[in-house]
Amino acid sequence: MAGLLAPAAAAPARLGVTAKEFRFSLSRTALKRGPAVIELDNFGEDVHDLRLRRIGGTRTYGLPETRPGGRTELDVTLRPGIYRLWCSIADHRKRGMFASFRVR
Ligand SMILES: [Cu+2]
Repeated sequence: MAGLLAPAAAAPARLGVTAKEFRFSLSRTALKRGPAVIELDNFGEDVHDLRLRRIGGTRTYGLPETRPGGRTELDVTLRPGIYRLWCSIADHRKRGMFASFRVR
């Protein structure tokens, strides 16, 4: 494309996840396949983390324990399908800290 700047690589999709006791809120429920940044913001009063796995997948991704008011991020490459996410701390998952999103 003479005369034009080369297009920058597409910015990764971002998925914002906020944690409170005891639920997650997602900034969106569908993403495109490819590189993405998962961002966990802990707006609660307890420590939370995030586990992430595609249904049928073999790998579980993890964001570390995140303190109240803290933020952590994870770079991932998303494949088409449905991903489940949950908090792995204590019984938080049973108490409602789980969610899912779709990758197209
Ligand atoms: Cu939790």
